[in-house]
Amino acid sequence: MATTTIKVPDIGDFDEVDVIEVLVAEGDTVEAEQSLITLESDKATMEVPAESAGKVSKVLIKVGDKVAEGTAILELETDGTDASDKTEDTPAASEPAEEKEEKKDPAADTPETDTPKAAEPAVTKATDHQLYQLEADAEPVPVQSIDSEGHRLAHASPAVRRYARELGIDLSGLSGSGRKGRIMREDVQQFVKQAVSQTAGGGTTAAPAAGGMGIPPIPEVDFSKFGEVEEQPLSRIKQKSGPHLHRSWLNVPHVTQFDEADITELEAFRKAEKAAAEKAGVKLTPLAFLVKAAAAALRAFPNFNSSLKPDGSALIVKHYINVGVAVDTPNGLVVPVIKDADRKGIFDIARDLGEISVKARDGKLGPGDMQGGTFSISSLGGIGGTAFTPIVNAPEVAILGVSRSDMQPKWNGQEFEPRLMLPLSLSYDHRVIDGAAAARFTTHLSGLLGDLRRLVL
Ligand code: CAO
Repeated sequence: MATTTIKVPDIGDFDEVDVIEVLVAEGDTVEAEQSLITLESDKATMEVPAESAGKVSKVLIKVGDKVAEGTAILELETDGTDASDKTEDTPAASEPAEEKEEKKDPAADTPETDTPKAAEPAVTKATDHQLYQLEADAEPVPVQSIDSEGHRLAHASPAVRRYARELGIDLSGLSGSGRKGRIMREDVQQFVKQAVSQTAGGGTTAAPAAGGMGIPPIPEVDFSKFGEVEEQPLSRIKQKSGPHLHRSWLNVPHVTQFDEADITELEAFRKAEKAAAEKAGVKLTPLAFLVKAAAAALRAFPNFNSSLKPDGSALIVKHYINVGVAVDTPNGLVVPVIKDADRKGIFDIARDLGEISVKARDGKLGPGDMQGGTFSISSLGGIGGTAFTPIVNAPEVAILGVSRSDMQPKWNGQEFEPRLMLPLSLSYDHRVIDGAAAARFTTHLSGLLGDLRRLVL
């Protein structure tokens, strides 16, 4: 027989934590991996397991004590075989010994036919910012490793953590109904029920924006550890447009079709008309032609001017064409809408463009200026770039990205001639638009921009 002192292992970033449960008493016989005590910080609970089987000869702490790494917890009489050399090398505080925790949890006593138990895990200590990895024995039930700091720090018992991992749920997205906000098994079940009912209802919120099912949040990093930093609050526009872009990006299966249009003639025409436009009080940029040509293409391809019904059963095809134009403002991106773009002349569109750009940059757009769009254009041509992949402005189903036009040598069958080429990047919702349709759309659009006479056909 040998006496082993069990000590508090590496507890990560915490200096001191509370002892909230002492799970054994003097004289108890314990199995290897059995939980001995539960520790709680203000963010998480963790259990300290026995390294090997033995008999508790002395308990050195009590509930309410504060302990730190290395604090002696209890003395264990072992047969002296496997624990001896591990005495100094204290095991990692982690999420093991969950079988016992599950027995203590009354809710866990109910048979869980749909949540089979994993084989007894072995514990491997990882570094500070990593999760403790559980390696199951033979034929393990697949248990997801939720790779998030938020999950690791969530206030929940090991049994609840294990339950959440089995279901692939990141606990950082849940609020707890237990004491001090502790996340209970029922909270996890409630969360699952809610997620399932949203999916069954065809809602588009099956995946929460951050955390929760399937989308692990990005762990928070203390950047000041590495150098000087400053915190700059996001503008109101950015705070609103961010979640919208995120939603669109997550819900819409995006594909981007790249193409180019020969705008040599268009540009010559634009330059020729520039003076007349100025007299009429408008600035004639390539964008006015793009809005007009896109509107004509949308007439020819009505599915690009539609929205998918939320339950995915039908398309709502709109018989009006309102083109949203992304405008870059000092406070962020806004998308005012040019109403009935198909029925307006180029000068009218140019005038609208001028007005909404000024209003956008002065922060004077009203909600009415930004509603009712059926398709969007994001033009970065005035700035530069060769191509990009715009995010569909859901519930619209397509967006046209425009980059800077460039003079290029093009083979006309006999010789190379300089042609002004405009790069087009059409992102679309692949649930609604097939790749072939997208290629036909950009080919058609390119044809319209290449020969403006086609706009009147
Ligand atoms: N290729 C080459 N030059 C172009 C061009 C193109 N595709 N598009 C515009 N230009 C030129 C214009 O002709 C103009 O030159 P001149 O003054 O010599 O005529 C110059 O670039 C600047 O144009 P502009 O920006 O004033 O006007 P616009 O109609 O092209 O664009 C607007 C208006 C409001 C769309 C634009 O100012 C803007 O905000 N663009 C950014 C949109 C954006 O941020 N999109 C990203 C969304 S995703 O994050």
